[in-house]
Amino acid sequence: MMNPHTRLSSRAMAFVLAGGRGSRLKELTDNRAKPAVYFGGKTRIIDFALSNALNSGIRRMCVATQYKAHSLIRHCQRGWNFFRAERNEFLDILPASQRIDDYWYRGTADAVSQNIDIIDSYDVDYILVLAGDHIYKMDYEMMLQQHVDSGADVTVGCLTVPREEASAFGVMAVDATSRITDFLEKPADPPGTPDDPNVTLASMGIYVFSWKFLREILQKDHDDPNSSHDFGHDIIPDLVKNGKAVAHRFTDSCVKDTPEAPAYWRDVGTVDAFWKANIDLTDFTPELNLWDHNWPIWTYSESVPPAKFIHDEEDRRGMAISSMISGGCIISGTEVRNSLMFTMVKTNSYAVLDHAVILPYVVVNRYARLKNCVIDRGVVIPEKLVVGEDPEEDAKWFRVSDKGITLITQNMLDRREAALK
Ligand code: ADQ
Ligand code: ADP
Repeated sequence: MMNPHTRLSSRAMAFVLAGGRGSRLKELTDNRAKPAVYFGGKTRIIDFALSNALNSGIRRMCVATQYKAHSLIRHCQRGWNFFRAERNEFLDILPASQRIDDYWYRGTADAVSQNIDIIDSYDVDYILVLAGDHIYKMDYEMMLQQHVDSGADVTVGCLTVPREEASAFGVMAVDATSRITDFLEKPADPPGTPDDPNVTLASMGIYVFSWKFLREILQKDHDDPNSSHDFGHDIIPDLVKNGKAVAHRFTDSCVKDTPEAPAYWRDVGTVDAFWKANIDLTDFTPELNLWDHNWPIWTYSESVPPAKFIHDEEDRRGMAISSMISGGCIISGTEVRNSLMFTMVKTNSYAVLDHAVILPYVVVNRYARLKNCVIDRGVVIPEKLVVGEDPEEDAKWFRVSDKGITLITQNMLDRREAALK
């Protein structure tokens, strides 16, 4: 008999869905899937779900990849390779590879279905299905515990979101026991909650099942010609109608520094949201605490020297105010304000950066002025380029978002240079 005191996480695995594109991030996902997009100075988006699983005590994980997976696979191989197989710990990467039929993963549920035999070999009691594309800190053990206590077929992680944002989510109604009584995937006009008409209870796209139960459901779904083989469109709505689906409130298991701290969860799925969540980290007291030793966000970290700040020959001070500057950066005679700089960025004299998110290996040449922008990995910013001061000029060459944030990639700069020749 199972020891009742064993943590449920030790009998569970995490199945991370990381195959979607994230097309609202525009050119940031031209060459990499959304879960591989950089976030927070050192980490990538997927590190949050994986770290939550690890910190919750889960030691068996797999990551299903499909769209533009090279960068993601490389990251997982480099950064998540510390599991010990002899202790039955691992992280498996499961690229869509037409193992069962001659099609790729048709939807999120199909990504699990096509790997049933592999999951069987893991010998787990519970499966935690996670979206690999959100920024949050959560103790999944508590969600597993609620799942077992309630006797649900599926437990769905949920949180309240403003009603006007809810059409991007699966939304639900619940009864007094948290049982889900109604579920609509991405409705055009989402309903409010009984307590507050301005908010909606939304699915976080994370689910707990017993493996035996999910296995059966997926086998039926696999052969159903009317199914799109997706958790949000097919599996969850069906279990709400014909089974027992229970909602788990994120606020009950979110990891905070203090009880008063707000519950932090972000879908950084648009350029605006991505920019803002990164820049917010430079706040005096950021809502997302990355300094918490008790809930570290694990990642692949390059061996680089500390950030360096230098005066240039004409006494221009290289300095950063209210900013986060990663290892390997050289801030040479540049004024940096309220910005976030990833690994190995080099900036040169007389340049000014203000509310800029700069991905790794960018070079900013002299006299450039960059404001309210996101600069993609490896971009070389030419001398005297001015961004964020004249939206019409920016829009000629770069992608300017609804809220006036400019995204710059090397392709855009190359096109600009060719046109101006
Ligand atoms: P979406 O996020 O819109 O809605 P989806 O695009 O399916 O759903 O992405 C969910 C996760 O699955 C992402 O991490 C994505 O990378 C991955 N994914 C998508 N297609 C995949 C495939 N073919 N193979 C492998 N992985 C794939 C879902 C739910 C909603 C819920 C939101 C919360 O359907 O009900 O509200 O998540 O963000
Ligand atoms: P990362 O996403 O790890 O930061 P890169 O941005 O360098 O790494 O590359 C992401 C993926 O896109 C990799 O598979 C890389 O080979 C590919 N890639 C990068 N730049 C280009 C490009 N200009 N054209 C085509 N593929 C590219």
